[in-house]
Amino acid sequence: MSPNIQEISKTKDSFSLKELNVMLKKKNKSIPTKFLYDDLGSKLFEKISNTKEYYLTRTEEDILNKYSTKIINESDAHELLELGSGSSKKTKLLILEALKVKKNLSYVSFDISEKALKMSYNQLKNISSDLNIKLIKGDFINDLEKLEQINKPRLYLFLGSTLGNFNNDTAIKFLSKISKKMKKADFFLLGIDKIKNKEIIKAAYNDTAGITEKFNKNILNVINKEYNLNFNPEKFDHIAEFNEDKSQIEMYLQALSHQKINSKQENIEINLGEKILTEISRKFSDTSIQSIFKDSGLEIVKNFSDVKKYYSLYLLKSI
Ligand code: SAH
Ligand code: AVI
Repeated sequence: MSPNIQEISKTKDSFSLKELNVMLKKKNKSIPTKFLYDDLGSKLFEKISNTKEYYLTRTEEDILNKYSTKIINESDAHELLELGSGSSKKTKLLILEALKVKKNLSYVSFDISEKALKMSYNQLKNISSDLNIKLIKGDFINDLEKLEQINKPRLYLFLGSTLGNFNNDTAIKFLSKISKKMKKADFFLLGIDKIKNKEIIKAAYNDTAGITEKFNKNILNVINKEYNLNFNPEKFDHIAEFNEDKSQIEMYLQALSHQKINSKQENIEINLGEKILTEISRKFSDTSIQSIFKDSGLEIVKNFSDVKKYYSLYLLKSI
């Protein structure tokens, strides 16, 4: 039986071809990161999570294995609400822990990708009859306001360091919205990738099996389908470089030739060697993330980390 998915926005449709054209005509070209996640993109992200180079997922999983009991005891939540949940594989650890102390636990999985929501459902559907699963398809940038309030304690989850995919303004706006939504009894668990040796970071986005390359190039198939364009992903190179000044990975598609892309509106021209930005992935220090929390009305209750201090799971409260 296919799961029931509530759609709270027209998601990708809410971004027009006109807006995309503007982004692709600028000197510094870019494509919105959310277009990385169609069915194939969601599957490829899961594969990336299992590569030897991509330390983020397994490190976060290690921290959750160690501290789930503490997190659940502290938050005492009746509902876990996860934004950009992906497959919910790591979240299962928290859910299993919460089920030990709560009857009638709710888990809300919120994602832009239907494939991710289905993976999440399949991950969790058989674990307990005490678990009520709700799947919501929406955009966490545009649709947060539409999430309904409940009168029992809720634990908000934003894992995988997806916050790193937002620039500073967007990160503060996003976190402020959550902070405003949070009631006194609510907690927020946020996964953050930390600054470390840059070779380790670069390798995570340049895996030798070439899965990140496929993930990056797939963004062109997604926008081709969505906006009836004719990008050829094979005419681009995958680039993921570390910008030390901004402490972020920048993922680009670099044109291997001069190209003309047909569109229902104006055609798009890309020069040989020109780069299209598809994603930033910021790496934070304790200080840089704390300053963002301060500007977003959040305070740290606990910082759970791994031995190497590669990654942090911050348990937060709204001030
Ligand atoms: N939290 C999971 C998945 C991280 S991948 C983990 O830690 O493994 C990022 C997830 O965010 C994907 O599932 C993707 O579909 C989702 N996503 C990306 N942009 C989104 C947006 N604008 N709104 C909602 N979900 C989004
Ligand atoms: C989801 N997000 C945090 C991932 C990241 O590391 O920025 C997406 C990703 N991009 C390339 N590999 C993984």
